[in-house]
Amino acid sequence: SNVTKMLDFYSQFNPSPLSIKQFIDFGLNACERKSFLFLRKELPVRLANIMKEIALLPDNLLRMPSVGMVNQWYERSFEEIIQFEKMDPEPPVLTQFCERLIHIRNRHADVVQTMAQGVLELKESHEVDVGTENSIQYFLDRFYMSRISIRMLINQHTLLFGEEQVSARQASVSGIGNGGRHIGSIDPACDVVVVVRDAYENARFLCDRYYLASPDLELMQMGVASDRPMPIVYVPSHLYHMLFELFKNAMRAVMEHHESAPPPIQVNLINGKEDISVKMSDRGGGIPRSVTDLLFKYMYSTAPQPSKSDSHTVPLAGYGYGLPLSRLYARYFHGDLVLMSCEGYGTDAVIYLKALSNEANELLPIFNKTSTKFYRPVAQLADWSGSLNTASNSCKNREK
Ligand code: W6P
Repeated sequence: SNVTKMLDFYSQFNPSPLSIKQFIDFGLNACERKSFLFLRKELPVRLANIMKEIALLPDNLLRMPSVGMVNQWYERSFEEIIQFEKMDPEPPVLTQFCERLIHIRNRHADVVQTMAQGVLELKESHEVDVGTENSIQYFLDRFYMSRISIRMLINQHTLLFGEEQVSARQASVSGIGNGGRHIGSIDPACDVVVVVRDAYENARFLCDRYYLASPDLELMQMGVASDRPMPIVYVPSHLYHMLFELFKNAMRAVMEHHESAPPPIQVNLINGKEDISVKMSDRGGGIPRSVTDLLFKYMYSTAPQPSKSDSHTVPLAGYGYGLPLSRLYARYFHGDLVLMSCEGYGTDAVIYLKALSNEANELLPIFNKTSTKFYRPVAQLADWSGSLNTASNSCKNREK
């Protein structure tokens, strides 16, 4: 069909990654026509690249109803955007485009949950082998990264040119809000200290409700107690997402490990030349090394949601997709999120961010021959003794 042809066409192009600096420069000379012309090509390219990978998923996953639904959302959104391919960038079209983007963003609001549901459906109906599991891990990392990037583009366009923002900009000019320094979703002077405190307070609220107590926060800069602002050029909502997730995990570990007098969670902010590091240390008893990597695996993090009806007993953090997604947010602008734990004592979690906004480039999945081969896994024989076999692939590759 025509759509299939368009998919083939757009998937031949590589996505064009932007740096935070480029997002900002673009926002400062905000030109809606230019943004429209860029997005009507770039969005179909990013959609088509990931849709080609959806098509390569293991058949039994593709057949799950939730996955089929997500696939349909992508097809519909792709079709809707390529309708703008030959339109003139005149005001009525620009307005229509903006509204269309908002519509698409809403359509895809529940993609993460729905894909998780699909993985759950697969686990409950099929025995999943190691090869399939690895393919799914590979895919979901790329799929969610693609989604983060597409939403970033849509957010920038709609925040810069959408109706809400015109009035919000006027409000900030008159001194309401943050003084109008945001450029779309980017804050050129995002204060890490403020975001850390915000994420801590919100996690503590949940912690208090569940455990009736919570660990204190000890905030340090370069190793000494401090509350000086630490501005970075970043998307505050991404940073918040990562920190809130880490705080919930740290608090749960501390509260489960200490009957009384929970030791504080220490957060150390370090401003390097190349990296900004946010290190969060808890004394929550730690986790064995064999578990550390599993915390980032979607197949292990997928469990049925606790019933929503008794929300008072919902645990603080369920090892949902929170950690793998947080790591993707960090990696999206070439940062990272790593865990280092000492079983019996506690865990350090470090968020690394690029200090320079021109080095903070989007990290985007590209569909090509290399990516394709990850979906046709070949059974690998171990070339080290003992077991590299974690709980995830125990004893499957013993035979010569
Ligand atoms: C733990 C396990 C964990 C995951 C992520 C962040 C902090 C912690 N602490 O014990």
